[in-house]
Amino acid sequence: MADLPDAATCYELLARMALIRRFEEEAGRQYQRARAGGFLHLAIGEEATIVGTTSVMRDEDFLIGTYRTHGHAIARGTEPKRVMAELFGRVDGTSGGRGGSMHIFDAEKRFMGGYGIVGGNLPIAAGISLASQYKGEDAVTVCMFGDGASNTGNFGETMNLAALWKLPVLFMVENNLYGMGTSVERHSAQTDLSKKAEGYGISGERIDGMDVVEVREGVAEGIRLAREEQRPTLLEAFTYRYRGHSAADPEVYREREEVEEWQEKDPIEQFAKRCLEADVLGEREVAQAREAAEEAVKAAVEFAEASPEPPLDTMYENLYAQTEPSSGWYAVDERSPEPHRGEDEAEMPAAARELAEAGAAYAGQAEGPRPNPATHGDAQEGVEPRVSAEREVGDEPEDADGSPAEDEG
Ligand SMILES: Cc1ncc(C[n+]2csc(CCOP(=O)(O)OP(=O)(O)O)c2C)c(N)n1
Ligand SMILES: [Mg+2]
Repeated sequence: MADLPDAATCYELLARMALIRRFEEEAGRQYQRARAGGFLHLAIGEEATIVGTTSVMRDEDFLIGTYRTHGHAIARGTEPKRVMAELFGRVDGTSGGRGGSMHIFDAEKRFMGGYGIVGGNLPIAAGISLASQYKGEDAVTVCMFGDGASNTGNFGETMNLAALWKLPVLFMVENNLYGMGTSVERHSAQTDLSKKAEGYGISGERIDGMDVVEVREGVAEGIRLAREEQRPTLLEAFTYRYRGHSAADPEVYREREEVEEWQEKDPIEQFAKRCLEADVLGEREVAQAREAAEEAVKAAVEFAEASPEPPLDTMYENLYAQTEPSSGWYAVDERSPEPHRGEDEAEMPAAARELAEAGAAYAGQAEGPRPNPATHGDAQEGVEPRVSAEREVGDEPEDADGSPAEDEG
């Protein structure tokens, strides 16, 4: 077992893990109250993997994650109140309230998101580390992704280029044993994920993702190899999410007992116990870490509640808008290729309000059947258009087999 670091570091690790645990519990509660919108993926149980990783990164290093990254951003130093405001869709959120849970982003802290496309962050990580290398900077990019993402084409393509170009990047698979409702044994032919990049010239290692100290050591070495020897590596951290894949998951694919077994190895409880037994931290400090988390999360909710929603006439800000005619299907209106009302920057604020109030894309048009790009665009003949339904809390769209609908992150 890896040695405990000094007392101040232990306190910091414990406090960070406690903070993101409390934050996510509260995010789940606020989602049930319909204060947080969109989808919500919680990483409760995975705190040691997250905090162990960020704790050995330098300020100039980059981190990129998935759609399960509230904790990653907070561990990187983004203020919890700004993450909560993002979940609430408010202007003081990390993405101005436009992204929500899956799109936390903080360029200042070099937290590069927040991606809903499984495996989509891998090539971006290669690009970020290529930029650092090209500019002669010392920064390392850490790319965190799920076990399911290791099956994507992006995985192989990224490993190849990272090895070929000797990029300063560390890949970390957060193996929580499932990709949505599918276990690793059912989704990956090679179940030792640390070996999955060997054929590309990237060696790997398995670590206990429930042990914050072991994660720290593994990641510190991976970062050293990336920074000093331009050698990318692949770490596989075993971890577990206590909650469902998303807030809509009925969890028919696992037994209660399995969850409870993992909860016995809880990363925060285990670490607190170890620090107490080794006399590195006292009861008072452990309690203090928990109280500080409680306070910060309470303040985050208050801040998010007080932050205004983005004004309606800013709806088109930060969006790509068509000003010249061009062929193809795009944003606001999918009826025909020429620009439509609301797509011209000059008329945008007023038109945006009008369109939104009247029901967006088809505002002002005669009633009747609407063309759908799934059947009338360049998609295949005979493809049924997807039906989108408004989310009702606790009543998310599900696939026929009871698993959550797959259009989430
Ligand atoms: C390219 C792509 N395919 C499918 C999905 C639907 N989807 C969302 S999450 C997920 C499972 C991913 O599992 P894993 O990589 O293990 O990450 P975890 O959710 O366990 O953190 C899938 C298939 C998606 N968002 N993107
Ligand atoms: Mg997974």
